[in-house]
Amino acid sequence: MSFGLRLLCLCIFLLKNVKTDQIGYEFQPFPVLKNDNLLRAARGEVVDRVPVWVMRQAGRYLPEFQELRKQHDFFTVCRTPELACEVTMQPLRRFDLDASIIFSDILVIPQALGLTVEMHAGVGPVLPQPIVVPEDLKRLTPDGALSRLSYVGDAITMMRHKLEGRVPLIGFTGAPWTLMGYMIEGGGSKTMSKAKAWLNEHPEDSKLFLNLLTDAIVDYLEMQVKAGAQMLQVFESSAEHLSKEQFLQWCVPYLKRIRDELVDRLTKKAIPVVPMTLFAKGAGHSLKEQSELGYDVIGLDWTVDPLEARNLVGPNITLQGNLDPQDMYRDPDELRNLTTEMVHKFGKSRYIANLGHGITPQTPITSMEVLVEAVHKAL
Ligand code: 1CP
Repeated sequence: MSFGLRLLCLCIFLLKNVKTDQIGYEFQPFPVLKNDNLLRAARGEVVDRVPVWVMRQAGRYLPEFQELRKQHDFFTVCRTPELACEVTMQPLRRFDLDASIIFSDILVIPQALGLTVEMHAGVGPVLPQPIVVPEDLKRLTPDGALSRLSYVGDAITMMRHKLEGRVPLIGFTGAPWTLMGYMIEGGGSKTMSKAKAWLNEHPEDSKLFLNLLTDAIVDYLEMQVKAGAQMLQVFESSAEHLSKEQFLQWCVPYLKRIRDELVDRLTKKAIPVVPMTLFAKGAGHSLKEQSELGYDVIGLDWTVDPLEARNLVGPNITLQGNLDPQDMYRDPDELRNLTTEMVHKFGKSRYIANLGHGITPQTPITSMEVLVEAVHKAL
């Protein structure tokens, strides 16, 4: 190859890489953030008021969400930035929340890896051709997965503009074990028994599977930050099916790798690192271990006592949670008292109020109003 041709190739290579590295982030001046209590709480800084948001705050308990879902299939909403932004905005129009979370689902990663995922009314996600045996891992298509998820980045960038700096925007992902569970079970499961059998029967292939998912997740989270996500949450919702020993073996190393590699990549590219939350449902047995993974915030489910959690994680971690979603069905006075009690236990410093899991579809709208107001008035 002549010198001139080599020089040309080098220029093309550099131009291509500079361009992809600068998607969104550097060329997107976003509106200035007005309410940054969420980010300050995550960083351990002083807050004006305890920030509050609710897992699944955009969803089926809102009539306007139900209405929009009558017109559009679930994944069409996820894949159409205008619709994803509309749904993300719905709870913010009604409630004085301190955060927004981009509307999507954890199962968009399995989709981008080549599996079909359908959303069946009244059932939830269904994967008609799950991963049954280790051979099936060959069906996964990690090459190009990130570009198949670009619609999430587009929705995030659009949402940052639509928010006009009102509150921060949270991006999210499912964690490796939780995604592996859905991909093997072919949907939700009360026991995750097929996925747990994999861990015992195919330990080496399980590691391969979890590492493949971890790689895809790091790419995906980096893309979300570049697109404008101001905080990230990693949902390890299926930790609840594992023993402590299994959690430490099959979740912790991958959760650590996600945090470490993301920080490393962002730092090398001089992109500010955003705060990260780990929500490992049912892993209250390992709070100390969770606090050592580098995440800024640890999400708690409602089985965990706030004071015990604080003792275990120490003073330098922010806690998020953890009202029982079922308490949203109590009468308003009871709900107000429980919420106030919870906020008093956690305190104003290093705390983000939330439920201990997603809000459920029949929750009365007034309960959200009571919850948000009670959090803000508690301290
Ligand atoms: O038809 C519908 O509208 C389906 C309801 C629905 C909604 C509103 C699903 C199906 N996903 C979502 C949105 C969603 N999912 C969000 C939106 C952002 C927000 O919080 O407002 C988020 C963060 C998720 C994350 C998610 N999806 C998790 C992790 C959190 C958790 O609840 O543990 C999990 C496990 C899923 C899978 C999933 N998607 C949908 C359902 C019903 C489920 C659970 C199925 C099951 O395991 O039984």
